[in-house]
Amino acid sequence: MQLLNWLEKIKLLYGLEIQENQIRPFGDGHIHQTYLVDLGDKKLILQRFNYQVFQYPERISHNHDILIREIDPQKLPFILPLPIPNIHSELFSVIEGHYFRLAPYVEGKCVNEVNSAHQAYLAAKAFAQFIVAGIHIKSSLLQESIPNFHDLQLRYQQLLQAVSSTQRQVTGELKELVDFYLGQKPLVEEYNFWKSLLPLRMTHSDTKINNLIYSDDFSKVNAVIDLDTIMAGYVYYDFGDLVRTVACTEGESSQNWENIKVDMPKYAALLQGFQEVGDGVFTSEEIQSLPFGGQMMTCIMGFRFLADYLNGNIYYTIHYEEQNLHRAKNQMLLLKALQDM
Ligand code: GN1
Ligand code: MG
Repeated sequence: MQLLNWLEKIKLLYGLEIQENQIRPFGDGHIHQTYLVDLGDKKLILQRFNYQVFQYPERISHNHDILIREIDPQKLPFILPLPIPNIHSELFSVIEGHYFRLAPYVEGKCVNEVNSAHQAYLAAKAFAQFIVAGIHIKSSLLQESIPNFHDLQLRYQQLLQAVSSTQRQVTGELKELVDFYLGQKPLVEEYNFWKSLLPLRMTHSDTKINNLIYSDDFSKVNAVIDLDTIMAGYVYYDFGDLVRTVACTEGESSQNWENIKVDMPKYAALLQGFQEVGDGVFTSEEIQSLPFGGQMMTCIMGFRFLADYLNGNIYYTIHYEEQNLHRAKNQMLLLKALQDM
């Protein structure tokens, strides 16, 4: 574990006694390197932060400071495990140019798929409650931790760029995918249409289902995690990423192509969760835009996975060469299913 090179400094910066055998790799995140530190009497999450992807860590800390000031943890029915300050009161520790941070570990179940419509409903309620808890925060105060993160038009341009500069041969299945995604211009136009109608809110902006922790018996949500992308966004982003990762019959990494469909009971449960929590708070346009969110977020991930494959897999963690291609194919099938609803 490369992390061990920095362990002595990490221990000093957090005033902790940590043995090597108390650390193990943890979770399924595609971006940071995440470890569980089990100290016996307490558990912590230690992350080596991906500075290539998040080039403005100070913006993340700025947004987290706003959350700490503006959101009363007592009023949220779940935990937001924000980073633990180091001995210098910093939310990040920089060691030899590498960024590390520590956060509380929350007990429970972190899953890539949910088993029931009720679990979908609980997830939707939690992410909607998060938006509602921050509804009073002026979105212009939040900083963009990744500029234009969910800008569909820009992601389309980046895909076009990747197609024109790729070293790969764009033929066969790859060409089919490229043609499909470049054919999604109407979705980009719809994105621009909603932009003129909707208010910006504080959104989580990465509400894939494994960014939430259920209680062990799945009767409630214990925590909403992965708080780096909290910034100004549209309500439908957070609904949409849930649709993408919950209301589908196969997960994002599945190659079970024939079985990638919309799970209608889960879809309806997500909608119910957002509508109930947003009732009287979200505008009617925000509620109307929710179904667009499912399509838009699936499409944007497809753009991004495919662009990454064309660029030589430089962004997402992969476990085999074609994984981003397969992720893009998976999202294409889901997007088609959502468009046929
Ligand atoms: C990344 O970090 P993780 O795995 O929760 C990505 C999201 C994508 C997701 C696709 C900062 O999320 O935007 O939805 O992978 N995060 C970043 O699975 O790019
Ligand atoms: Mg994550």
